[in-house]
Amino acid sequence: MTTLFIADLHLQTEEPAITAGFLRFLAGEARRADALYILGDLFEAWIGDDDPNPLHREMAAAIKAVVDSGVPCFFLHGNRDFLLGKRFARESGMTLLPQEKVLELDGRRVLIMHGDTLCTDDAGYQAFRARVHQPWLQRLFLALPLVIRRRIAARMRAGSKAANGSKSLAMMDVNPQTVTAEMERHRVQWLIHGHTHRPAVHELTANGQPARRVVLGAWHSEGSVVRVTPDGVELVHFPF
Ligand code: LP5
Ligand code: MN
Repeated sequence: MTTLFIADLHLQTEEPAITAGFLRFLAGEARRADALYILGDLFEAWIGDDDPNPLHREMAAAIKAVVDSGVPCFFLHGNRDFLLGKRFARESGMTLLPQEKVLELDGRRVLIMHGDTLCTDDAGYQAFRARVHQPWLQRLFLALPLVIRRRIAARMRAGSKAANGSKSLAMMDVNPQTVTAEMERHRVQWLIHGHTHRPAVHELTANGQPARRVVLGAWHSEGSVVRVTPDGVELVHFPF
């Protein structure tokens, strides 16, 4: 049994090499897996399922082909594509998951999430997140013409880049107490997430026992995947 996890591909028309790498991954390793979990930020920015961007149609078809080949694909939202909705899920065959989910893999409980909610030292981001996760604001945004939504998203991206320039690296990483608290609340010894773009396998203590936090890498110049098998977990990088 092999379960695959990926995150932070940030797919966009302007980065065709990443798209090509993802398509190769879907046609290759993903087909031999038992399940594929995408832990958010699959897309650079998502402004609604009604965006006619041809890249979205192409990605939906490629993911659907994996699902149709017998490999279930699951998606949980990142901070860039939290508006990805039921329509795209249906088109791609992916199952939408809540923002935190505990999986039972080979008798082991594994917590998965995007990872942004662990960055609790970043008060500015958490306030921003709380605001844009309000259902009424999302409904309002999604009712706007696409051209306006695109402009707002670009403003947000610019604001985010400017804000990040003045934040310390430590502030933009996960808060260790929040990590332990989440793992204890869910009674897990393994946590897999993305978002920070700092791929690593961290050993820690949770629930009074050895625990592990696996951080996926972003797909900038190479692919990043976590494989969970009965033998354990491995974080692997591969060229596009
Ligand atoms: O994304 P990244 O890597 O740059 O940084 C993130 C955090 N930033 C964000 C913001 C996103 O990049 C914006 C995505 C747009 C999605 C589509 C639009 C949907 C709109 C829906 C409306 C209901 O997530 C960043 C973190 C960093 O990760 C590390 O964890 O620090 O957080 C911020 O930068 C938040 C800032 O601290 C404050 C926010 C500035 C945004 C300014 C908004 C102005 C918009 C005006 C529009 C009218
Ligand atoms: Mn992210």
